[in-house]
Amino acid sequence: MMRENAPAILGGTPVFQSPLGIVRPLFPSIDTIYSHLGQAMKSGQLTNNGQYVRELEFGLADFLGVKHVILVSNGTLALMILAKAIAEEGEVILPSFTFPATAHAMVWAGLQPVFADISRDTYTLDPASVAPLINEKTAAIMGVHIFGNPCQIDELQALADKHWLSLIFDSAHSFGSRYRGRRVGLFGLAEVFSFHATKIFPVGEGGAISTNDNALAKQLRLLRTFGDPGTENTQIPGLNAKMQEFNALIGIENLKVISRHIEHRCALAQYAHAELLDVPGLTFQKKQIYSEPNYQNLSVLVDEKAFGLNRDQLLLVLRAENINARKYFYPPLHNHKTYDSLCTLKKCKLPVTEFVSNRVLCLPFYSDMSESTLNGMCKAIKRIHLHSRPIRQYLDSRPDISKQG
Ligand code: T4K
Repeated sequence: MMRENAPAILGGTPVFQSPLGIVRPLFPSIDTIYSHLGQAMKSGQLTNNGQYVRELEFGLADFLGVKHVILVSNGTLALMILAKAIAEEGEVILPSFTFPATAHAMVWAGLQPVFADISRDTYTLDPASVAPLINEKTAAIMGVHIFGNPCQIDELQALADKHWLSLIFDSAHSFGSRYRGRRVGLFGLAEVFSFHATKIFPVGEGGAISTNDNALAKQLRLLRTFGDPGTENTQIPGLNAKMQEFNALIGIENLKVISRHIEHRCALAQYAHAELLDVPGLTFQKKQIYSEPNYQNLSVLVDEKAFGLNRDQLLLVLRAENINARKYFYPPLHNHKTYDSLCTLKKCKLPVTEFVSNRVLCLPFYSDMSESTLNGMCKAIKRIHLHSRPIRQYLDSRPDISKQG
């Protein structure tokens, strides 16, 4: 075997000279926000629903086509105060294939997560798995538009309507994604976004709740600010979930470029899908015909038999090429220690979640990724597949390395 054509794990030259991280946040240049930040600092108002937070809330409401956007300090707090606003107690049916915050926030709000399965193609909450879990304790259904791929919203809404339940969405990944031509943010009773540094719309730490419901929006604003309507006589035990002016300033600049970024990500995702189409054993998250994901993440699902290596082995071998993929989301939440007792009680049986979570890998993916970088990643994956047999033999002989996957 020619060394230069060999994968890096077998002694070839890595495709990339320096490591590609899973995400690379794009922030506006400091110059663009400097003068505004200077003004804010001069005025002394750095937080507490300041000028820039209000400006960003208006801008986001306009962008999403929704009546109310309530900015908060992160997506987890957004989920917590939304849960608190919709129910005092009861169960929330949600997927296990998600980031821990989705379920943890429900627990913090005094609600009990109940894990439902996902659809094999879209990786989003499967309405057929939700239906049998509905009972007199169910307070809400929460879909997660995972990796930016919108849920089966119509089907979930029909279920919620039939049983008089609130439908909410963890839209942490899906800022700018569309469903039936409209941006997510206005579906269900409310949706929650994360603007964490790792997200497509990064402000550092930040998040938002969007809703068309006036009463809910009022309640959320109270919950965000100690339960104080501005009278110093609190109405409810709210907490501090306010966004700072600095983060809002970054958001205002992001909003000017986000559509361009999403367009670029969609084009890149299409390119990657086409490049890797013929690689045996690799398949992609599918979108519904009327969905337009923002491609917050670019994932591949690895079939060990056809590809020649399993997902964990591919992760390791990519790392040698300086491609730092991630196992989002493994293990699924029902297998986390946190939810041990819940799942013993509820007998969580989630075969599709297990299937996907054991096989899916998220590849590095950025709003400013060049086609040549993406091409390099695709080339590396193809090269790895072609050498899968010797790689497997090598990994079998090196259990110390295999363990790191
Ligand atoms: N719901 C869902 C479905 C979510 O995915 C999340 C968060 C939430 C709710 C809660 O929203 P927030 O409360 O976070 O607003 C990261 C993020 O911390 C987390 O926000 C995110 N989901 C999750 C999917 O990813 P980790 O543990 O993977 O982060 P970490 O520190 O390993 O960072 C990943 C990569 O990002 C690193 O390789 C370096 C890069 N990075 C990271 C940070 C923090 C940067 O380039 N800049 C940075 O500032 O959780």
